[in-house]
Amino acid sequence: MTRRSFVTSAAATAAAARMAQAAPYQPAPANLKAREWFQDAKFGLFIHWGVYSVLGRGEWVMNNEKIPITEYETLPPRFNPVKFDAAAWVGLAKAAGQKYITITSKHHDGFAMWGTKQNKWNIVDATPYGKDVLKPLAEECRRQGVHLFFYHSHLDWHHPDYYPRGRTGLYSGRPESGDFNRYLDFMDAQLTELLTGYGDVAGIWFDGHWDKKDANWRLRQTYDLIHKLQPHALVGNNHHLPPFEGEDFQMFEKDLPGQNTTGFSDESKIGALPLETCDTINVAWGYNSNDKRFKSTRNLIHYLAKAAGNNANFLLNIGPKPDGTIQDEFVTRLKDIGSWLSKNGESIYGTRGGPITPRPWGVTTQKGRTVYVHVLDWPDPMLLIPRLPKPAKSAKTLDGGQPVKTQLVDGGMLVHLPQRPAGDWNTVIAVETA
Ligand code: FHN
Repeated sequence: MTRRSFVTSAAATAAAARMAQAAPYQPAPANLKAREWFQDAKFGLFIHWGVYSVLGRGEWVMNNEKIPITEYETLPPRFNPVKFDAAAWVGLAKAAGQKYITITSKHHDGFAMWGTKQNKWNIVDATPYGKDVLKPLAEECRRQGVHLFFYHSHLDWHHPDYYPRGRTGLYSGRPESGDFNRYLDFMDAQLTELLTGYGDVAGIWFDGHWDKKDANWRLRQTYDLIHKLQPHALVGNNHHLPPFEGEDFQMFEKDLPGQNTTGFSDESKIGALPLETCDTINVAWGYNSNDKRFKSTRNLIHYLAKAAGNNANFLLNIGPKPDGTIQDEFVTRLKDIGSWLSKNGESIYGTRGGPITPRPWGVTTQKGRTVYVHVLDWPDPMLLIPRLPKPAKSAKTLDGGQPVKTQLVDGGMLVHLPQRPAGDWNTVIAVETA
């Protein structure tokens, strides 16, 4: 066992032991209903936005460029997103076919994107813009029927009581002292503001536990606070460990559930909770003007289908600019995905992972007696798939309703694929079963 994984396992064991001491978590009926909604929703918009966007070098710039707090504090006076348009942002998510938005209320730099009363390190007190952006976004989400989650960083590179330090934020220039429980009280107070002042909150997306795996984060106390204030709110924590007691969904980062191409998931195992995978359109989460490594729309539609085929949601990220606008490369891809979903959404929304596990050629999803075969990468006119658990009565292309011939043969079911037009990023065959 490598040193790192040993530490992780010890941390996971210690955290799990702490959580187990508390009474077992009983999700409220509203929470169980919210989990069903979440699994049906399938596709969300992740938004990483903060004062770091002024520099245009991503959300880790403070840590990566060893910027001390005294210098980093020169950024908010330059942050004035006068072109921020909550209605347009929510409208873009809807145009993409996204049913929820997860926006950073506070990222690792500790900067609050709402008018927190807990300190002055926030968009209302520290920027010329002087206004809360989460409030209008929450109002627009309510108006347009989009659910709103807050991404909230445990990790804080600015707060003096985030002490002892973890693996990051070591160049901030803070004193080598602090009271971690006082920091956790501060964090719970900020979460209380978000859960009492912004209407229905669909959930809290935690991140940063990995910075101090061995610390006592009082997670269960915080989770219980969230569930007391809004019982339906779904708690998820991007700790890259198996789910802890009190969590309501499990996320994977830049990997489909069960994969570990990033190396984040050495210790993670797929739990029994609703699943979500998240990724970026380019590579950066926060605005990075130099990051031109954009995934194609084809790749992103495949990602959405593969997530659904793995019984998971897809949370696709944008990093808005410091003026509040969203770069064209993101807008065009989101709208193209929305266009595909307008014809094929039946094979994604409200489905669960299909009876055939993911294959090199594609994935399956299912809803009722319909199995959707997503043919993603298969150039040939015939496709042999395993026999479905129930006999196929008929099959057709989902987009266009063209009948598709299927034959039971030794070893499976032969699907006679239709001629696929150029640019057909995902041929979905809807198979009605007995
Ligand atoms: O450090 C963060 C990163 O900035 C970003 O927020 C991603 C999103 O999942 N999570 C952490 C990296 O694992």
